[in-house]
Amino acid sequence: MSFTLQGGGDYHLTASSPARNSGTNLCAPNSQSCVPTIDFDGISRPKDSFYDIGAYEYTSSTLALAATLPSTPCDLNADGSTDVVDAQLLENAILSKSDATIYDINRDGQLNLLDVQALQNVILGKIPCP
Ligand SMILES: [Ca+2]
Ligand SMILES: [Ca+2]
Repeated sequence: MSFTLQGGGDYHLTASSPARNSGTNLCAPNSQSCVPTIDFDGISRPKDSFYDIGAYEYTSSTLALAATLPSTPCDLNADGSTDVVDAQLLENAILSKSDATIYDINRDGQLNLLDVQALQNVILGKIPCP
């Protein structure tokens, strides 16, 4: 594989990496979400027609710059702030009975109003993102 920092712990793909667009969306055994729609940086995936192999989708430098904004697991749309937009995304996920684990704000394995409450407390600054 061709990583940004070979051997340095940075597993972002380079433009020429053979892992680009080589992934599939097959389900792993016992996985809760067969098709991860965001990568480890919160970048939506796939970027092209196919998934990239690994934790990160390859992005151009412009997109990679956006990914460097500070974000937490509570920043659901990865825009750098945890706010009412993220709360709306969470509520939509609950209403659509999403099984994406990113919406499990309180990390209890269930997606329900307790996650909304937890996210509201994060937004209000009462608790750090769990
Ligand atoms: Ca956000
Ligand atoms: Ca939960």
